[in-house]
Amino acid sequence: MTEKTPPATPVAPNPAAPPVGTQPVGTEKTVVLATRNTGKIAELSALLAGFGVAVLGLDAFPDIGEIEETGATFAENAALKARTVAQATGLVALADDSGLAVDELSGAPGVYSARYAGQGATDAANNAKLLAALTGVPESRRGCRFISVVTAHAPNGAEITAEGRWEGRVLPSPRGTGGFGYDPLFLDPELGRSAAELAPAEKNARSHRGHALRALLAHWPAFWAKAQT
Ligand code: ITT
Repeated sequence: MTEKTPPATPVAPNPAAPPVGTQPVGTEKTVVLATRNTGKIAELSALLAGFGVAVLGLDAFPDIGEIEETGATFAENAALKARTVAQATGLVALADDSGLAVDELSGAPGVYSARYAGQGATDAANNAKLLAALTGVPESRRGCRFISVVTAHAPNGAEITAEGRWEGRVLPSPRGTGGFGYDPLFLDPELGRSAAELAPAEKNARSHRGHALRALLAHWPAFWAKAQT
């Protein structure tokens, strides 16, 4: 991602951009999702549905450019994205930094999951590189996990964060058409199905992102109260 200095004063949302959630957008209970990944937006919006917050996407703030992920950990990058967007918009921002850690590859691609096959790489290119890296590696050594760190940051500095994990195995070839990213290569061994073979609600019930966001939401009322002070 390329670097962009956030604007000094909060930018107003573009009124033409519809909220990605189902609830009306007010000023008090609005949360901006600090991500441009459409797969994440769909999953986070579904997980937040019914939680009493209106959700805006970054498309409502065209002046916010790409945010360079300079952190060495998921936690550092999630905080970086949430803080940048909260400061730029004047609204509570929610960021996810996530990736796939493969045992045989010493935890790679990890924080580099989105750019494993190079800056701006497609999901297909990343998946092809992962399969190539694991050529000839037997099933018993293909253990992996998805990791997600979610961070909510308020313009006044209030912040909460939580992590979720999903244990699995890298398949020898893609299976399924749902989800995004490495989902077709990620086997949930308990279900015997890939993440791309799960319905969206099923994936959210088991996924790293679902676990992380549910853990975060347990602290939401106290965070929200602090965010208003
Ligand atoms: P934002 O920074 O705008 O949120 P991004 O895609 O660049 O979007 P990350 O830096 O967190 O986000 O990279 C996450 C990558 O990890 C993502 O692009 C996928 O390749 C992979 N990933 C994370 N969660 C996943 C999931 O639920 N299913 C499949 N792949 C996933």
